[in-house]
Amino acid sequence: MPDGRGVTRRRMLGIGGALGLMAASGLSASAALARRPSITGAELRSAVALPPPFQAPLPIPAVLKPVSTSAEGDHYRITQREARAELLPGVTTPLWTYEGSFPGPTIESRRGRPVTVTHRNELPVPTVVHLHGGRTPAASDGYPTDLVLPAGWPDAPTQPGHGSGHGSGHGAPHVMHDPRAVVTRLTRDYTFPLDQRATLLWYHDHRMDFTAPAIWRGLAGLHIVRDDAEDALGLPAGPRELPLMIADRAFAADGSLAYPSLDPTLRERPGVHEPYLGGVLGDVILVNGAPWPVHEADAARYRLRILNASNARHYELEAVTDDGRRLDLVQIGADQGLLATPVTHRLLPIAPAERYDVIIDFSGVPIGSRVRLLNRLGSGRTREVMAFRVARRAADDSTIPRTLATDLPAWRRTDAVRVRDFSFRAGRLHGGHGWLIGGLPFDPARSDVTTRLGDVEVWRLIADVHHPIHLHLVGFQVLSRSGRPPLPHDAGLKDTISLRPGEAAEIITRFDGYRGRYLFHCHNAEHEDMAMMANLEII
Ligand SMILES: [Cu+2]
Repeated sequence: MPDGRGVTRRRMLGIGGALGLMAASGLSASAALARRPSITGAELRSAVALPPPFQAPLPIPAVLKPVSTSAEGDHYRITQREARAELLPGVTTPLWTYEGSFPGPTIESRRGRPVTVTHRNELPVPTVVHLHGGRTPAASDGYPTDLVLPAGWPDAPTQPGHGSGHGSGHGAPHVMHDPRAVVTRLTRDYTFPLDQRATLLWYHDHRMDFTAPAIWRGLAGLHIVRDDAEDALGLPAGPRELPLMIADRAFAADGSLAYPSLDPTLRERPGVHEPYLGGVLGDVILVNGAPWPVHEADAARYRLRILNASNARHYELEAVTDDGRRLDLVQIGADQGLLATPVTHRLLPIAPAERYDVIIDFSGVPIGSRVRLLNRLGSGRTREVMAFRVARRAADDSTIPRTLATDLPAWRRTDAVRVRDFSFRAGRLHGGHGWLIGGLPFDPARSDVTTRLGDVEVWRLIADVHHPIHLHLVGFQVLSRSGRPPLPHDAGLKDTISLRPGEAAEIITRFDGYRGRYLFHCHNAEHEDMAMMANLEII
């Protein structure tokens, strides 16, 4: 429940116009919004000339080498540092990076084999690393106040914005003290047991109040978990397995990434300027850091491991040949690993932080022609994502088994020991507006959900605008959307569900793995930074 402090100390910026009205009039306005094909957020326009599409080769992020391996697992080191890169041809862009690249290096791991990553923070601000989709002990899960301070940063939390809580915005300084925060200086070891299903995870910054601009500047990388069962399936592999990290960005005239921060140093004052309170969209679509890239492909099956790493942009992907044919996107996996059986899509919606594991077959495509991956929710340049140029005939012994996995949980409603309801809405706070869960802004000190290890619960989620809702630690299954069966792309085990405007959904999960303090939150990164998070305590 709201305590007075929890509300007043959160100084939110005004969310003008439609959102404010919607918050005031509640669901009826949400229902009106739901009738529109909508984008949640506002688009920044780049101030540099944008390159033509399908010229840049698709980069594949380098796989990081461990600094040591032993019977206990693999040890990696990542330095978080500033770097410059040529994302657009002829344009130099300063970035915040993991190991000097965007995306950061990919970590390849095996199920059940622990990985420790020593992160060293050489950036000018505190950071926090979260492995999205990881089944991770709380101490390594990257709680937003578990900061890694850079050298020379004052000890937390003695100064506004340096500490463990929402910054004070533009009001009087207020520090929300989080007595449970574990703050380190310069380095931190994050340990990931990876006792979980094989899948594509991603690591990114998760610092209190400043996650969105930090990811935007480049703090994101892939982490793949593999296992023997998946290896035995005969899926496309090697050069025919492609990770695709899709992220929109905008570029300022000086080549830097444009972002509407109130405080461009990301030190003191969180938040974005008013038109962007719903989310920041860019006008350039990057895949693995390249603008609208092209990949030379064999006329064969490919496994595309797609991540939407955008802050706020949703996509509806389709694969279209030069002669206008739509190719099937055969989904074999969701956020948390393989489906029981493949699901064929022509259009695949993907919200921020979601992953889809998809097979596409180029064998029927004329040699020398293209298949473009398009975004039906985009307009102008954001309608295009990337292309494949089918360059040559090739043998293909890959298969798509009818049975992909037999280890998916079989939770039933009757297993649930409790049902919880959460609304995800814009809301009025004293003196401003925010993005709230159950009417409340995030407070590290408040218990929102306390559950017992092993309990099965059903959660009913309802949204005003688009909110991709992410639970840390656990995967879940979608039970319903607005009283109807789940959609085809809801299949399998997920860790992020895309709530559409005005939509209610039910999910079911079992809280197992580890005890401790975790989070659930909206993965529209701007919403997340504007308080749309809540605590999930497993006892
Ligand atoms: Cu949201």
